[in-house]
Amino acid sequence: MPKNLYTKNALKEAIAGKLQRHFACEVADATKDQIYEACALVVRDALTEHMIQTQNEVEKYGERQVHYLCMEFLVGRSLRNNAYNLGMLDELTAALKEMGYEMADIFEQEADPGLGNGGLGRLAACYMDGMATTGVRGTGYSIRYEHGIFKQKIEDGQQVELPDSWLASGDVWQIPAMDDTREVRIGGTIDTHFDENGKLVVEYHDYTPVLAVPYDMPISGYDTGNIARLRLWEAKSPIALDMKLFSSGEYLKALEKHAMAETISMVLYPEDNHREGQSLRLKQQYFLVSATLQDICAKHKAKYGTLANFAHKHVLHINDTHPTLVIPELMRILMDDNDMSWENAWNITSQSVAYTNHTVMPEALECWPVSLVQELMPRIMQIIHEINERFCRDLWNYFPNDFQKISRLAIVSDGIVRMAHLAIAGSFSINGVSALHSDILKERVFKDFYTIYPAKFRNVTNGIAHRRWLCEANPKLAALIESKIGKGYRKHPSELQVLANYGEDKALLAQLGQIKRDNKLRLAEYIKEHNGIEVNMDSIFDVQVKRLHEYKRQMLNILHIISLYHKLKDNPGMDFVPRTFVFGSKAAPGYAVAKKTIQLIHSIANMINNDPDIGDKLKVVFIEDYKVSLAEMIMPAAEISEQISIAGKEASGTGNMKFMMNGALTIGTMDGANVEICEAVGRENIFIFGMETPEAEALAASGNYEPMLIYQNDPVIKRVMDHMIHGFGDGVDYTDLANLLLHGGNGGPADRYMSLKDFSSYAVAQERVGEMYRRPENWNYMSLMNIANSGRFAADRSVAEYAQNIWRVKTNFAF
Ligand code: 26W
Repeated sequence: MPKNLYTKNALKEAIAGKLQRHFACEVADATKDQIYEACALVVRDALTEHMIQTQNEVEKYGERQVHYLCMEFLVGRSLRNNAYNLGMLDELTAALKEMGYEMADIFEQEADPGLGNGGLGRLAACYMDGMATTGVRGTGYSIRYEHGIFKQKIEDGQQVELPDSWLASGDVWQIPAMDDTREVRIGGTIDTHFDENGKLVVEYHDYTPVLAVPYDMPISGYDTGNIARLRLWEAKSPIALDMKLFSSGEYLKALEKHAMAETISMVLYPEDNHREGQSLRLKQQYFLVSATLQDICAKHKAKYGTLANFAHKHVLHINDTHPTLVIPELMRILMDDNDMSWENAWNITSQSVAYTNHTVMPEALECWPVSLVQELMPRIMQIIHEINERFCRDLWNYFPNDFQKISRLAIVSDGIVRMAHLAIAGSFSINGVSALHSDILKERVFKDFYTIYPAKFRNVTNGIAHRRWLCEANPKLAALIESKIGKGYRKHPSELQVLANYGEDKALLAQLGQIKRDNKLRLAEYIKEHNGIEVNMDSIFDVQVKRLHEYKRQMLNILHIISLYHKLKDNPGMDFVPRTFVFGSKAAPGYAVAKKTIQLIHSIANMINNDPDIGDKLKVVFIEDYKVSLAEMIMPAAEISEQISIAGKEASGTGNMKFMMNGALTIGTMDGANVEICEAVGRENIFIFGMETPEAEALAASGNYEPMLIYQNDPVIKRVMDHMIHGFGDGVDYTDLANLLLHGGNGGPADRYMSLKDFSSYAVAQERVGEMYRRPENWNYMSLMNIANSGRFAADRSVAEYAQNIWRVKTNFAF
């Protein structure tokens, strides 16, 4: 533990000093924004000091380093997190108080950097925290997108996308490292030949040079001096806009190249679990990979004079296939720039790379046209062809004469490059992100690869940064926990288990209920302010927040809400446990069904929220622009966590873990990590419903699923669907969505994700939820059991498993 030199008074002085030097103002005249920035600068000083120490130790001991490559890092705000981890949050809060400010107000000044879409990016951020805390020497690498995920506005019930500019106030945490600028080459042609000594020479012509300028974000660990570094590359053009070139026609060309280069880090692609295949995206991937590898290799060579020992000193972890080009790029650097033979280069490369798969959705598995890879990175395509040829020869040994299978498993076939196949062939480890998902990879998605390389396949169940999501987001709950079991769980999350001993402690259960209510109130106030809706504090806060995707089945939730509405309309005086259904979700801008589903939520919300027969028994709320900072308010306030994807499709889910840790009860299918949550809490403390994976997969494969029959035979569903067909009184036509469910469309079968099939068991589970809520003590007991059993879903545990089983580096984590 680093010594905490920051007492309240020292902090006040430091903040005043920063205000003076950076803004030439005194505390009394400072704006909130300036106060925020001054605080951030003070905290940053402590971090950079640790960062230098950490770097020095890495240099000194030369331990194996982990390089975590990901196109997305959804880090969230940094000030509170860093202050907490450095042990100075209380002093800082007190210092600000004396200066006349509420800490929470100051935190709100910070932009919430949206450098990710959802699960993948948030997981990467949680793992940075886990690496820093457990003592892994880790660096994350990504792109410094000028515009992160779009800002969502709702206009007339419809999503409108606005650009998000996060850099202005996010700048404080990023330290430019200009000396490490690298050049990445895009496009052009190559000429390969052997010189008189038989040495391979690769000449590049007409390419566009792009400078990769790194910005480093120090990521603090809890109660440790170890810092993980997040290196974000910004694309800059080295081509000067030289007017002299104009006359020769070169000026416009120079301008074009300049613009192309700088576009690379302009914007994050907003597709999640869906590939779009634009060439800019491929350029982004290569830009990230090439800059990162050049950086690592240059430093390695400076230290050891050779890359021969590269695999001993580095692990290149690729988070999904998006950075798979590390494989051919490392081959290129080893062979072309370091005269290594193919065999040596391949041994080093395939011993250095580890790959995590995050999705089984076929439309998310990346493929790139050979022609595009050829055009944008000709040398890389050459190397991929060679990898493919050798790989196919290997395949021939496993499956002699089975041409079909070999072509199915090939890396390059039918003019496309299959990134997952390249990632599996060129890595020493592939893992899924929950037990169920890892099994599905072995048994179905990558079955033949598993036959060939059984030892490469592993599972590491996802985990979340429990200090951010519990201790910081829900300080009252953390204080209650700590009053019973102490602070040890902050570093040893499995100690949360001790809470299970307090199941009979009536006072504790009541306090738990009170804290939930306080957190609900905060959310209710937010809803009142932003949505103008008054929600019932005695209603169940039932929350589904996540990206909008058909497989996640927001539709199932909606259908059920409509059915509850019918029930209440028929019998307004019925004994009904009130509900507030909360949604938060962004839809990919090009995903029409998802966008229409957002509109549907608004239409039913309008109908229900304004119906005097319904009153405060039922409310539907859509929270605009769902993001990390909002999640930090929503999770602590939730009572029901909706995790209702069709079984077999959600790789893990991580929101499910955040809710559980904050005492919400899960209503969910046996999908992703829900399976392990169920195992951890026991069937009696979770609401499980619906088909399990084998049944869902068999039914889909049989082609015999006919939702129309369900519609005809189930009067509840019939009424809900008919209502959707007739509309909800606001003139918006939803026959398109109804048709998708009943008849299919967009090239897919009717109700592809089988919401109608699972509807009745979902409705039954929801009824059990209502019954259970009538007995607060039982409810709070279940809530406590969820918290007590959530320790295994901490990122520290996941990171320690990666370290032990895949990266082979030491940690200080005790399992
Ligand atoms: C190429 C477009 C694209 C973009 C992002 C394809 C796929 C992705 C991500 C891999 C999708 C994603 O975020 N997957 C989620 O990963 C989480 C972390 O492991 C899991 O918890 C979620 O279940 C999974 O959907």
